[in-house]
Amino acid sequence: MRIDVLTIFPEWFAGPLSASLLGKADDAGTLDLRVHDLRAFATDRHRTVDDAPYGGGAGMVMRADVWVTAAEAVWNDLPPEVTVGRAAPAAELAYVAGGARPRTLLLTPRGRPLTQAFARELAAEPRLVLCCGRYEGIDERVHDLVATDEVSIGDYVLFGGEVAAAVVVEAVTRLVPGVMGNAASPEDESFSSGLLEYPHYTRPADLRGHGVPPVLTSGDHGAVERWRHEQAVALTRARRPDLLDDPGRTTDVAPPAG
Ligand code: JCQ
Repeated sequence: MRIDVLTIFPEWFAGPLSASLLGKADDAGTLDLRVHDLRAFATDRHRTVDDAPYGGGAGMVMRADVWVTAAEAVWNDLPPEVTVGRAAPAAELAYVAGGARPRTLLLTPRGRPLTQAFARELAAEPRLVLCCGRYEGIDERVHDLVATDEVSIGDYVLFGGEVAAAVVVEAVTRLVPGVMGNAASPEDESFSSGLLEYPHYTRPADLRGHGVPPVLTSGDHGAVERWRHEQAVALTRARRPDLLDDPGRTTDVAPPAG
């Protein structure tokens, strides 16, 4: 999968993403992550990307012209000098030649909430473009002309979209075949079942007097499976009862057969 990120802080992405599993996915060639400096698409000597809001008020707004030329360049794999400064882009530059523009996500608190199901939908795309806003917001015409989707990672406000974009990259790429280092399918994990994950234990068997549930060392695999399912349901009922009502849940709340 190819992911392009547009941001005024391109250096920010080198740390968190290369330090984790994603670095390995990048090395293995399963993830092609390209981070672009939005300021490369500004037209003035100071590489300005924001301006005062029409209608007045506090704060600054990101300029639509900078975002439009940046998106056109990234969609079409062109360097900034081809799209910057065009009053009206050539028709062939408006979209990826011969196809639709890639899914272009604008990270914003007003967006569609990111869920495991949404991440799965995005993981099926060949390309994603992630747009990170800063300041008080982005000119509304960027929402209309550039973004195919507006995505929220939760009901809180960040300084900018960078952290939210990193969350999307991580949630999506771990679902792309070949990205995870081990053989285990991510479908076995929490939220794929629609339930919270059951408790895990490993050695030592005794930790300062705190033991391990005896069923896990009983050797009865059927009993282990039933116990884990009961634990997952009990945890979900106690902490996230809303998940039990989710029509998108992929497993039954009843224990596994056998
Ligand atoms: C994303 N949940 C919170 C903040 C304005 C595009 O306009 C804005 C973008 C941001 C950054 O994103 C978030 C966010 N999901 O704060 C303000």
